Amino acid sequence: MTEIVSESLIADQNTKPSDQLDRDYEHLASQLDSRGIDIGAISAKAERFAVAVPSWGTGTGGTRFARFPGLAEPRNVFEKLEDCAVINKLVRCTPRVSPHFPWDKVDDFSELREHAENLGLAFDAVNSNTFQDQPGQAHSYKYGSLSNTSQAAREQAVEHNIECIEWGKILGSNALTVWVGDGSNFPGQQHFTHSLERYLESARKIYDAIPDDWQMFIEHKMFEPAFYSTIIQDWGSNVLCAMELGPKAKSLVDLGHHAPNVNIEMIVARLIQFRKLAGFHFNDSKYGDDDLDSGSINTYQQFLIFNELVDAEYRNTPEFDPAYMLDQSHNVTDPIESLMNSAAEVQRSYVKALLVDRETLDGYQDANDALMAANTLKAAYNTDVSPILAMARKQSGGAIDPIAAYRAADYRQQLASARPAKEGSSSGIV
Ligand code: RM4
Ligand code: MN
Ligand code: MN
Repeated sequence: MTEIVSESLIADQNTKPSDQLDRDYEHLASQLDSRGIDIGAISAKAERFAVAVPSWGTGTGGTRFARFPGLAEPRNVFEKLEDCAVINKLVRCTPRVSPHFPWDKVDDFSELREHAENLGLAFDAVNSNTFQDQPGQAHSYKYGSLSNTSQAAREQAVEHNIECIEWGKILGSNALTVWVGDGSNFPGQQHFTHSLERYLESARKIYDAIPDDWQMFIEHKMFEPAFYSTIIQDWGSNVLCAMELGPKAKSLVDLGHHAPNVNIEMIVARLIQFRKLAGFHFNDSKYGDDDLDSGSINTYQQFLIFNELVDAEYRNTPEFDPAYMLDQSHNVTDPIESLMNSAAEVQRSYVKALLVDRETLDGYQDANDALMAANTLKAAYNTDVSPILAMARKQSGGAIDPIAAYRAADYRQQLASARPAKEGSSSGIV
């Protein structure tokens, strides 16, 4: 299937824009040179940048009202991986896929790993799901999972997380992401302290099953599905639990999981300082956990987050190795196009953050020159780094213009008969 987007198609597509790209790149090189920046060093970092793709992002998403399926959607994890391989072939910065269980559960995980490897892919953090009931499940998660008042439900949720670790080991993963929907819809419904005690007791059992060379990523989210209170509602509860559990537990920041106007870049700085930053679920949002495409709305915020990350890299912060993943829901676009675009937008923020003149910024900060400090960040942000991104793709065998190349391949049409649409409509989170 991935042969629809072949090496020769990519090479063909690159022929026309290649000369213009060379000129644009040279022009940017001389601009950066006058600012004392070596474009070669920036390009080398851009080429090494990677962000994982969520397996669940390859299907058309939906809201609780409806889902409008697209053509030739992947019907199982094998087909999801094929789509991820197409994405990586074109953008070359998405070599890993984050699976979600039981959505991606298979009988033979070695076979799944082999399938991924044959497609040039590896597995990133594994995600557990105790926010939905599965057919035949003994105990319901209606009133929570790891913090449920029922011990049997809690044990079942712990068991599921442990099986995710086991599957992840076979897949070559090295992290488990735990996001739970546990919470309440009414004041008084839950005892805040007792429910968090139950959560911690369950989380400790999962933590104990985390191999020494793995990490446990705890993900917070302000609301939804619970609308009054959520057990791990913000980075405060998140990091407190991560500290309680131990060094293998860290806090994962999903950009859409905060109250409006929260200073996310500052949260990131705090987590870095205390060596508790697990990594990210990148997406964008306007009102809540919208799961919109990364960089589609708050591009400056995304840049400011990367400014903190690059600053930590620059200062050689110990134990600093955040995991980068996309976590988006694509309702009105082709998921492959959205994921390619978003990966490039995240990479763009990283590259722009590399351009920040940190010594100069330091000086302005010491001198309390607020305006010039802000302008120093803006100078980097306002630089169009598109030629660096395109050149990084081209140099690593990808497409100068991934969307154009993908459209030229007509991937969905080519697969239309091999991947017939499922009957009926559904709604839901993915
Ligand atoms: C949640 C959260 C989790 C993701 C699920 C599907 O809102 O972002 O990371 O696994 O959605
Ligand atoms: Mn997430
Ligand atoms: Mn989310």
